[in-house]
Amino acid sequence: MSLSKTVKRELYEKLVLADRIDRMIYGRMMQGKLIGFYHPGEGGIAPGVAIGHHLTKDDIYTPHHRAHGIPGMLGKNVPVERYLAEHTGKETGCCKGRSSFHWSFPEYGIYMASGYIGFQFAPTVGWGWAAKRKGKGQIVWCSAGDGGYNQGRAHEAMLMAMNWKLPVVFCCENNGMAIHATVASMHPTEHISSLAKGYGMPAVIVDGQDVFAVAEVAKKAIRHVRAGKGPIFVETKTLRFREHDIGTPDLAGHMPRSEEELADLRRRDPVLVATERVLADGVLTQTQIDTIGEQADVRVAEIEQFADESTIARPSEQELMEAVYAP
Ligand SMILES: Cc1ncc(C[n+]2csc(CCOP(=O)(O)OP(=O)(O)O)c2C)c(N)n1
Ligand SMILES: [Mg+2]
Repeated sequence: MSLSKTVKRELYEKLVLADRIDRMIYGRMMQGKLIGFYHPGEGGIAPGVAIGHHLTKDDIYTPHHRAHGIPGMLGKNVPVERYLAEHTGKETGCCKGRSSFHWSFPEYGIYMASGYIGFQFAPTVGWGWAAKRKGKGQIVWCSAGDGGYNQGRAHEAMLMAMNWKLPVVFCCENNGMAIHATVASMHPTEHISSLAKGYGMPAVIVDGQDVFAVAEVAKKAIRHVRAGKGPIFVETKTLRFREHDIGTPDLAGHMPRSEEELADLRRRDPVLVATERVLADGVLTQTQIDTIGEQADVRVAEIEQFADESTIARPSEQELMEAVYAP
């Protein structure tokens, strides 16, 4: 089941755009134009693009928090200018500028970060149960990092979802570290996906630097759960080139790897990997690649303009209370 030329081209366009948006947000954060903090995506943006691309608008998706879910949103064709407006504290943001990065896009089936790593596992069981009851083919894609899968609730969710054969893909975007701790120092086995075996869940490992490889695996995984065969686990082996986050004073400038190590890893940059592939496979010419880059820059400028020109959110006390859930 290989991808068509059209799909490869779309994936490439989204990957380039995700990369440029990530760099733009990094720059705006450093200029003090954004609220809170940012978890840079550089090096690890391919899985989200590939996964989001194969989900329907109705499918529930918790993108991984790195790059604040933007690769996954682009994959799912979500208007990301409303994300930037949100992070800039503007009324046009997806949560009316109230959330900084704890935001969601319910109308697109996207539920993003809570400050709590591993928040997504418990709701995933509920969403999966509801989807199964509705019986209309909706699925849930639950992405989390290697650190997230250290949470006890990940195991409860996998157990319950497997027992009830819920339509859930459990995905680990394994970038080898959680803040400063390496996976090797936290985990007794090499692959996080080996956890799935304990629940009798099938598991696949894929090169997360290769957007096309992840897209093929994602397509098959989604087909598996949509067909009612129960959960499947997908582990994408990916990378993180930058610091854990920017905006948290304690972590300022902390780079857990040396420049030499990083230079080596950067040879596996997902955009480089994809560019080599599309040229080698005759999917795109160098001229087309240059045009895609220029179009991405135009789109980035539009996204920034939308955020800059929107009105600052100044909710009244009553409006703030409307967003609070009190049982
Ligand atoms: C329950 C909880 N514990 C700890 C933290 C602090 N924390 C924020 S991000 C993070 C690491 C997450 O690592 P991973 O899931 O691998 O994602 P990555 O940042 O590597 O992309 C931690 C420990 C938190 N936010 N919530
Ligand atoms: Mg990690």
